[in-house]
Amino acid sequence: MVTVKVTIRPNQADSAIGPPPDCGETAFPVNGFVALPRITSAQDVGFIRTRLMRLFAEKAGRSEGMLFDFAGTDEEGGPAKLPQLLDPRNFAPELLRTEFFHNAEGLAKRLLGPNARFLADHALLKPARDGAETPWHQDDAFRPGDVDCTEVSIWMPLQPVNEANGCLGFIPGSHKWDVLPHRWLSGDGRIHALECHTGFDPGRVVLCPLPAGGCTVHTNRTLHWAGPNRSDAPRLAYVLVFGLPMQKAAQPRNHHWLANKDEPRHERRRRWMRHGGYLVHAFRRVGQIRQVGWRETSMRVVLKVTRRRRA
Ligand SMILES: O=C(O)CCC(=O)C(=O)O
Repeated sequence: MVTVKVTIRPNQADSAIGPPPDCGETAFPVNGFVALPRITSAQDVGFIRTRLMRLFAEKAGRSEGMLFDFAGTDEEGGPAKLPQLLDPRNFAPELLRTEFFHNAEGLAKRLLGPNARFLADHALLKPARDGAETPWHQDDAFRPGDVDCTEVSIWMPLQPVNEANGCLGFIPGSHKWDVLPHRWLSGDGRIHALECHTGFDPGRVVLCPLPAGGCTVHTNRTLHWAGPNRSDAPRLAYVLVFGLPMQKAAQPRNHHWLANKDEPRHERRRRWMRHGGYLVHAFRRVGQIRQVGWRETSMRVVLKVTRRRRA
């Protein structure tokens, strides 16, 4: 079998701030990803970087299960292999008033159409020197198999990224595939990360090095990966997810790898909810209705309740 390892170098000549005239509208539907040299200004990158580094340093969201070790067993006080913070906007709402957010929203609407809505944000801090590899996965594998999503993740590095510190790599065309078999990383259900272990040739990876403030865009089916961070500085990335209204799956899939997972963050979340967190959660839900609308919010709640009943 012939394997090709390609590296995309975004067009450095395009120095306009914000999405360039061609945001990959041609390449994106063919490959399932695109790399853009610039999505925001250096000043905005500095602002977002400072906010996120502070949230990680303060361990924001730890007690409510939103800050955890993506690639490790997430023991209290232990060195994390790959800290991930979900919904950082809840701890720093100004993240949604940035140039990055504005430009990313415009880009998502160009790629998915005018009904695309902001859905979620998260940040990943790959520690210096031994920051873990992000295993091959499709984002859909993390979701229950009873929904069909049409989403884009807009991934922005807050320092330059390359092969040495863990830039993203994609398998072109994989966005047209079904969800491939995934499994628990290292066979350990305490670890959040899932690993796609069959059905593709990792030698076909297309690596996407980028300057700070550039971005990659990938769909919820695009198979992707990032290498370990071997550099002397942490690798920080901020990700915004936009999508069309979620649909009930036409043909439900069996994501058996999600069953019986025992992540320590789930227990932290239950404890937080019991100690009044549910009020904060309800308050945030109201904000979510404003973002994604009644229809989408009630659809998510109904599906969650149905799943709980079935379990
Ligand atoms: O930043 C990384 O290493 C992985 C990011 C990722 O998998 C994603 O944003 O879907």
